[in-house]
Amino acid sequence: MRVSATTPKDEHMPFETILFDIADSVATLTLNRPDKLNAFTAGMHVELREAMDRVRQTKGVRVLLITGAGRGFCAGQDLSERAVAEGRAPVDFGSTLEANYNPLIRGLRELPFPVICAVNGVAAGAGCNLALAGDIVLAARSASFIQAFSRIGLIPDAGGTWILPRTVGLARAMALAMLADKVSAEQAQASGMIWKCVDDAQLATEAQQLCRMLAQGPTKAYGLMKQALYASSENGLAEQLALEARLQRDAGKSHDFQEGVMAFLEKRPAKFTGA
Ligand code: LHQ
Repeated sequence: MRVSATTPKDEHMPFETILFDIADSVATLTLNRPDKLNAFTAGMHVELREAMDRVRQTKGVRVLLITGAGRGFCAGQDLSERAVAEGRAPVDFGSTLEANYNPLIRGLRELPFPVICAVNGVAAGAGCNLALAGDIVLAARSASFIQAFSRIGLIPDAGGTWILPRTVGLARAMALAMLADKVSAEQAQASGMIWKCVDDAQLATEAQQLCRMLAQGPTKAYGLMKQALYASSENGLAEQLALEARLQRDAGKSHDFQEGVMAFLEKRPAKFTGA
């Protein structure tokens, strides 16, 4: 199945700031303003919302892959946009976050299947935290991660203050936020910020292989794993054990569980349908 990129207004009009494609149960969203390192604009946020709606609504999507076109992944908010550049005037960044970034990050978390980020180059500001919002994050060896916010007098947003202490610990999170140091892909892997870095030439292939593999996996269980793991930092052990029992009850009723056990007993590869 291949679904072409369209906007809601005109079924045949392609997106302008992103590329979007669904094939073989994998939705691929490519940020596509390479001249500006794929910095977010208001227009891009509109298109991202539409793409996310399509991801949620298209039956059969089992993985979302997010990457960037050109030499960058995403340089965060486009600082030359009028609404931002006029920051001297009372621009309400809180509203910008509530309208655009927060629903995007929450939306990725709430998708009941894996979100893979393939970080092809620099990821800065909100672009860094979009990258880190992936359930599994791969990066090209030449990619880098920068909590650039303090350089312009802002605090990490788009979930940065939530994800960083949980992945790299509070001491590193605080220093990364205050110092805005560039973190290489290798350092990001070593510190637990991302899953792994791979040679630049291998990134697209590895990401696609990973997505293909996950798209044939037990999707329902993946969705339940997301719920359990993301809840774990808020729960005590007793609550987490209760949550595991509740979610495992659901997993145990799935078709994929039956298939997994049958396949094991019959000594053959399982054919998961995601249900
Ligand atoms: C850009 C940008 C960019 C516009 C590169 N904007 N053009 C903020 C405000 C409001 C509400 C809510 O939340 C936020 C969240 C945020 O994301 S704040 C953080 C915003 N991002 C940054 O502060 C990062 C700014 N960019 C950089 O520091 C550098 O560009 C990095 C370190 C990412 C890459 O450096 P280089 O590899 O040396 O590339 P470059 O600086 O030469 O950039 C290439 C082009 O991209 C260049 O355009 P030009 O026309 O001169 O070739 C840049 O102006 C443009 N660009 N980031 N955020």
